[in-house]
Amino acid sequence: MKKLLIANRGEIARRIIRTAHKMGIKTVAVFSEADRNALFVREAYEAVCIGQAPSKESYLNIEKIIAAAKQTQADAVHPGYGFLSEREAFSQAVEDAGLIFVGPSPNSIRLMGDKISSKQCARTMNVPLLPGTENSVSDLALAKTKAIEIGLPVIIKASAGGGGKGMRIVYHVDQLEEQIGLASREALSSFGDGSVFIEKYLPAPKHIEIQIIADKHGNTFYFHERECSIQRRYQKVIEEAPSPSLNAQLRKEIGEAAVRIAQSCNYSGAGTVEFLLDESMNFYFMEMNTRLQVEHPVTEMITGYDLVELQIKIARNEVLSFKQSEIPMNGHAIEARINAEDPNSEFLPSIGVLTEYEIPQGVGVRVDDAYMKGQEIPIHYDSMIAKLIVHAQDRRMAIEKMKDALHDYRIEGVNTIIPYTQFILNHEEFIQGTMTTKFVEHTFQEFLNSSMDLEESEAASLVAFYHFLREYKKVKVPTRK
Ligand code: MV4
Repeated sequence: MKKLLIANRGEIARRIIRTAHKMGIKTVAVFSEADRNALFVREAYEAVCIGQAPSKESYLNIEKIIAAAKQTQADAVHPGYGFLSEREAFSQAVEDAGLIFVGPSPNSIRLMGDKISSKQCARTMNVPLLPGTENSVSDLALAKTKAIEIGLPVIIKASAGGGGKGMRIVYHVDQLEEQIGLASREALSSFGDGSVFIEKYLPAPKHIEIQIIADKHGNTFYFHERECSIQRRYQKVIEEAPSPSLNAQLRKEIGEAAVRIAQSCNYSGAGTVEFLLDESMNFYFMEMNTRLQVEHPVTEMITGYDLVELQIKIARNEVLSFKQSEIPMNGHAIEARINAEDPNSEFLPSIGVLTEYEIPQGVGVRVDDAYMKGQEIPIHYDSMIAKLIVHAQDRRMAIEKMKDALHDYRIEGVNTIIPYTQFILNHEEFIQGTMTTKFVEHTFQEFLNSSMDLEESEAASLVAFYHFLREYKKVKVPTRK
């Protein structure tokens, strides 16, 4: 591999460029008109404009990306996350163009991209699954019988789904029919596939995901877990590694289950197997993400491995001669996503120019970011402007380091979710490590109240200062002669 094209933008494009250059591989950035002045464009060895700002005309346009690779004589393509990263057609198009795809085969993406087929893979590998339908539900009478057999509440999920689309929770059988219809129609319009299935609904699970690293010679490893229970509308807010809920025994069991899932689809590259963990510490396979994840840095911090470097080595057909028992797990890492959204206004994206921007520094502090002071955040893409990652000896120290780092982060011109992240870090449930996927829903009002209190006292002090400026001359301060 001599020259790698990065089919992505923002912080992850910069992240991939950094490792490629470290390995002596040249890079090609592809960019939209909105990203002409972006840092990743400047940092790449070469850059090609592939179209207008809307993703469909640029970062989602397979032909333009392949053409840019040909034009620059790149020999490999890294898809990053989001955009085309989990499209079977993209992996295939890259392969068909005679280029190396830094990611799994089209077949692995297809098998894991569909939840019904990925659950079928799990079943054949004896990986625990929640009770549910093995196939898509079409016969409503049968669905009803099944739901009663599973026990309510049940959850309806779209097989092609993602991001909570086509998902419905059903508490009463008499709602089942209507909800299946709604979920299926939503899935059809969002994904072009209306297949839905039913499984038992866990009211407050933890979300645990296992990092998988597999070479093309049958060696598959787990690089431990990340806990990502704190999510808002299926967007993660804080991720950490290791999970405060797993012991060595359970870690091994889940890790080995994740390896079996990867083997079931002949997986190669970096991937993530997601599980739900119930209050009795039972784990259930949920889905597999066939890409590098946003939160991969917490795994890098505790294992000491550069996951992008491993992806590139795997793509070059190298053999990974690790021993599972020798994959390190040191200390504790936490990542906070820095999104340009206003937590006090329903997380509305906050656009504008970064009039002030200074990142925190220190031992065990890492910032993967996309913009610098004076730059404008484009409206066309997601609102994540940076990731702040900290690493310390233990969880308690990592939380303190994260608090300090957030305090030191200077961002002006746009609102960010930092105040909300700070609220989480000070919340007893987070500190105890007992938080579940219900955390945000359960505590959000608490946050709004606390930020209201803060705003109220700020307003009160401003009023006091206003009166001081108006009146202070009237105050006769006795002076001594
Ligand atoms: C579930 C669940 C409870 N029980 N499935 C949310 C997104 C999609 N990937 C799957 N999701 C869930 N599936 C069963 N059977 C709860 C969720 C869920 C969730 C999962 C992970 C992290 C955050 C979440 C927030 C709400 C619901």
